[in-house]
Amino acid sequence: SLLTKAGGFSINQAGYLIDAPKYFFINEPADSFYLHDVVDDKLVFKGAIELKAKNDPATGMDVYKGDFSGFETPGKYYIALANGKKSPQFEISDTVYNNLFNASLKSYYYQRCGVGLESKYAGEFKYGKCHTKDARFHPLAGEGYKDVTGGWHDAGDYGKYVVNAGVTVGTLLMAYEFFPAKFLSDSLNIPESGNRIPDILDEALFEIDWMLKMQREDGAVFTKVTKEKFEDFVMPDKDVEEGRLIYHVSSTATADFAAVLAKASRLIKDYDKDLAKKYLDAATAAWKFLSDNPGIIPTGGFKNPEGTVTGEYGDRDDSDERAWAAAELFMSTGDKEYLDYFTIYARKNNFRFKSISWSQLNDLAYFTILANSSKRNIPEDIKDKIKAELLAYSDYLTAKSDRDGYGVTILPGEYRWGCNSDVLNNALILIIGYEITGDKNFYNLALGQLNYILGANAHKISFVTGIGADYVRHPHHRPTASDGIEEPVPGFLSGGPNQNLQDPVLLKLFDKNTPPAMCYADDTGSWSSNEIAINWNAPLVFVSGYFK
Ligand code: 9MR
Ligand code: ZN
Repeated sequence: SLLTKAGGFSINQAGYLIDAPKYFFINEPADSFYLHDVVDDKLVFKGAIELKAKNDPATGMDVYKGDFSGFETPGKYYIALANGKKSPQFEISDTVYNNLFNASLKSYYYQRCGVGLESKYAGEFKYGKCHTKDARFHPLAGEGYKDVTGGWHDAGDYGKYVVNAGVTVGTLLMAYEFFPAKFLSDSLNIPESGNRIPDILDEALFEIDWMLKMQREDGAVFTKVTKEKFEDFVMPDKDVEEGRLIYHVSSTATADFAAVLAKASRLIKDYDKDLAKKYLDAATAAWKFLSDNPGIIPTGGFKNPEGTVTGEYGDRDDSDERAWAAAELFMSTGDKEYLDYFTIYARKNNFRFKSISWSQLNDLAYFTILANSSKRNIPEDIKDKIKAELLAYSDYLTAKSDRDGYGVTILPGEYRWGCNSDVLNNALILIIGYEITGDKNFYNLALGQLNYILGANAHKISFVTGIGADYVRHPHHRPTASDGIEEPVPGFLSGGPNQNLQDPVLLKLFDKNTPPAMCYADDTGSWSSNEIAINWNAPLVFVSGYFK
């Protein structure tokens, strides 16, 4: 059966905040549930089980819900049913998401390329220096070699892609920009910890230093560094370096670069003025290239050349990337030229919010305006429009979750490659929706998305390695699969169900009649449902950091 995990209980295995909604799901009818204190096994709360959904569209299951939101005593608990079934143990406290936050941010350290991981930071997950010779130009990009060492491995593979770095670093920086007090931690045990710069910035700077090396003299930015084919399943330092290539420039990579460098320049200014200037100069040069070259580059969007089968991150529409860059450059410089560019884009698109992904960045532009709305002179009607559309989008997410048995904000048709990150990006939007409107329903719904990721889902597993009683164990992640250690490298979000069945493991297990949310396998070979990726972890850092 697909439903053997966690004793049949869909519950947030990391635990619940004291004054937040608390609930779980089961797939069988029952009258009541019983909450027990682990320490003395005492019954502390009894509640009714209610039918939530008959034949839930996403999972094909009957979903029953037990709610114990009213119970607000910190401690360690489990839930029991009259038939003797017990849930995994979980905690109620104000610190249930601290480990999750630390682990999800630390995951970026485990992806570092070129520098090796030392045991004092990485413990048993250490490895030697990798990819120290990156890389040679692909014939379409130029001739000879260029130093593009550093940065993070993208995902389960060892490629490095500027487009995906864009949304990732952008999201991490946005967390710090919106909620600086929540992201000040400087004790994550990474090499920069204790340097008085928050670790979330240090980690972002590590990637940015690599991004800088990807910039061409004329300001344009190369799209990626990968081999022609994905690497074997070996440790990073055992991967044969020969054959790593730098691919041609694209306007999406260049605009993402401009946005990230402009944003970082603003946020690092108080810590390092020279670095701030260097970043802003790089962002401005990228923008100059973009304005000299309107329209998508290369024509039709980036495509893998013949013979290359690594990640493409191909996107035929660079207007959102350009608008995001303009918004960031405006906030960092105050130059009206940038605000005008952003405004034309925003009006054309009716300020509409969309889900956030590596290819869809317009929300990041709107959020940048909101986060800085008091620092720059922005016309009132623009701020009002963004707030109104954010409210409309938060309402739309609420309506979607009402149609789902597990209260998740994606519906059948949207269980696509990496959809767990879509769920968390929705939580991110709802958090800002709550901050802007004060509507507690948005706050609760954001938490509900985290509940789903951490076990309140049909698979009854936590989708984050190392978090909870029963978590993803076999992510498609080369170090995890080849380090000889039983535990997966911790802190990584699995991509999640993929109803498009884009790998041999899913194709063997499921077919088009499988309910969309069930198309998931905790199997190393299922790259389309169980890979990890830097962009997917970013909203996890944002959301867990906010709620911790
Ligand atoms: O996250 C990407 C997803 O949206 C695409 O559908 C998929 C196929 O093109 O690629 C995903 O990104 C992968 C990238 O191409 C290569 N590194 C691993 C990424 C995560 O699977
Ligand atoms: Zn490497």
